[in-house]
Amino acid sequence: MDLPFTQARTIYLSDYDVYGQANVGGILGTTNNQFTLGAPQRGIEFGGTPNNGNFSWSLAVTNGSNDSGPSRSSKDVYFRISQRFNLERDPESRNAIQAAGPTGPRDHTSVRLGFLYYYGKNQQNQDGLLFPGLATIQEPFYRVGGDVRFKYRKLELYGLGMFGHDDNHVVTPGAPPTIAAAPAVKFSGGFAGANYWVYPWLIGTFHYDAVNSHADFVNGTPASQYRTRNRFSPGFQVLLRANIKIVGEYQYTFGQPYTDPVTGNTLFFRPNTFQTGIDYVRARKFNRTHFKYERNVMNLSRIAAEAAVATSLVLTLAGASRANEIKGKVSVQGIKSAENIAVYVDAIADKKFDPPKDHVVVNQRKMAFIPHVVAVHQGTTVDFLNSDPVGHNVYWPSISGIKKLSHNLGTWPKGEKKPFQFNDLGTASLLCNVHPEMSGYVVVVPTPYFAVTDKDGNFEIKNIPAGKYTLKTWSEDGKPTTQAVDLSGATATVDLTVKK
Ligand SMILES: [Cu+2]
Repeated sequence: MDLPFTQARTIYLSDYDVYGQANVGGILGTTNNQFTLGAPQRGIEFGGTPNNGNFSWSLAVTNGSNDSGPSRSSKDVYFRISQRFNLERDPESRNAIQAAGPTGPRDHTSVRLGFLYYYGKNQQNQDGLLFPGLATIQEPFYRVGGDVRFKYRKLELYGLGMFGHDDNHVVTPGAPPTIAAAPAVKFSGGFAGANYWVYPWLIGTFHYDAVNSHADFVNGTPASQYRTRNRFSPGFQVLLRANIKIVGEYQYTFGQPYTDPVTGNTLFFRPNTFQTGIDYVRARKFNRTHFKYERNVMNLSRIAAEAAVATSLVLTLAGASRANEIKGKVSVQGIKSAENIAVYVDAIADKKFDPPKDHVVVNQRKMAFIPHVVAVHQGTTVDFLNSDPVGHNVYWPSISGIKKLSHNLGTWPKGEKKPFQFNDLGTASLLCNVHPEMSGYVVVVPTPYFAVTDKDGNFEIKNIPAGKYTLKTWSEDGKPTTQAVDLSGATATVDLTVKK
């Protein structure tokens, strides 16, 4: 579509936040409008620049981006007009294709003003997929906005403002469930920025993104400090050769909340990032590679050391182990449930273990992380799978309170998964910045001997060689506990109490 600033053509590494405002009342998924201006859409578009190129128009009919699963769009309509005002004072320059400059032709000094409007209708609960027995829910929405672009010699200033309005319905579960119209959900926001050509091969850039979203605040998606969702992104572009360009961008973002696992206080962190990438053009092929700078790099020397002891370890285990087990029951005091408590054997002196080869899957299904708590041996790769028709994000603001181990895996659609190898001990609190009600935990433990309690608090840890161990627990709401265990016979039975 003829967007004033498209993400496909943008010279920045990050998307414009206001384009990605995917609506809006995303609880239960019944109103989760997948519509984003930046997403590719199928349709037909007419347009033109009828006179001297100063006026342009376009009109598009599209299928919308919300065309899978239980949510679908009817035909959407997009309309845009813009007018450029040529500010060259010299009439000869003004009428030429480019203005004359001391070092050759240059772009005209000009201002372009534009207007855009998008109207569509979301059909939720298509074919009764989300709420069987209930009819399809029609939710019209629109986006309306204006934009400006100013060009003077080596400087370009630009900005866009937009307002969004989405009809919203809420489903109340029950037998039978009921649908009711809720207040419409709105947002406003935009971006402003500047580019300056320091040299023909070096551009300094910055843009400021701001979104004030009622839906963000109501749903906390994402919850933010000072209720803002603003981002300042300075960057640069360097043309190394005619076909190689290096781009970089630093993003200074708003604060996001997390709960301190020790004190329970709400603290804030800024998931600031630096992104860099290379544009490389070879023959007619165009490749663009982006990679993110990561702070928690795998410790290669440690992995090498662990690999070195692997052979002897296998022999030891084969000789010594029978099917011994530790089992028992966890009772709780001051906590709702004894379920989902991790019980594990703490690090054993002089004993090292291979990082496991098998991956563990954490599913995102029906707006929840499943399982809610997963315990893994240090070095395990966890595959985060999205099984929902909506995009989910996975991030953790820290591992056991250590903020530098925070990580954001990004957002991905249904059916796709992203792996992450957990090399640091501790608990990662999983969150989704699209759905604040989602939470889960990955408890990374130092030995392969661990279990998570069932709904009655029972646990069983099998295949442990005989010996004396320290048993520890981790739980979402309770304090950690420690208990010595002497596993001399086939089975050691341990009862533990976890307190608030
Ligand atoms: Cu989610």
